[in-house]
Amino acid sequence: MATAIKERVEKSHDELDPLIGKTEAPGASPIPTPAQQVREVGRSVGQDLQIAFYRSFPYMVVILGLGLVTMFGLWAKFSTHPQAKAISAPAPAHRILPAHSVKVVEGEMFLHTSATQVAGKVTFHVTNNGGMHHEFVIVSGDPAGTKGDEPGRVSERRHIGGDEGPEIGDIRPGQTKSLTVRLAPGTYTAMCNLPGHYMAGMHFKFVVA
Ligand SMILES: [Cu+2]
Repeated sequence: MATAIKERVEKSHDELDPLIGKTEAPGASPIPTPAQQVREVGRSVGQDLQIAFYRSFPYMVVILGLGLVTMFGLWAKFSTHPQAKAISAPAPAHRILPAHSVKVVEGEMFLHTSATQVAGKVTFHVTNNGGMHHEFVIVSGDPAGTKGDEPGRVSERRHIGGDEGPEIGDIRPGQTKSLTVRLAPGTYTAMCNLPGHYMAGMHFKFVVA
């Protein structure tokens, strides 16, 4: 648009130059004065501008509209309305509550538990469903690969409460015994550590959060 106007103005000057000379000649009154010429050109340029404006008007409306739509889209995308966020947030995963009471079943050769996430103060109700005697011992961490005081046993060096710490030393077949302990957060292993029993599968890990 600007180029067109410039060209028009330059063209007007070219047309004007020869006329300037003529105005100096006598009897040249019908020919417009330079001032009149300039006014004429001004009007002409003004008309061109008006035409250009009206012609580009529909395009400007479209561009403005697109701009508004884009801005609204961005606003909707990045707006941080707290309520909208709360609604769109995923539902929290089902949380497993730490167990205060845990059922344990022993047998040949297994140790099954009702929970592996337990509270700091927890009671284990241990039933011997097997045909031979078993025990119930808790150590912190994982004793896998360690050596105990007899062949076929793992180390009880990390026995909860130390060497004389709480445990169920003997459970007859069919008997249920309970053990209540207070544990610091961490990972523990519960087991029957009679010779060969741990290795045969009588153990499970649990966590105190
Ligand atoms: Cu056992």
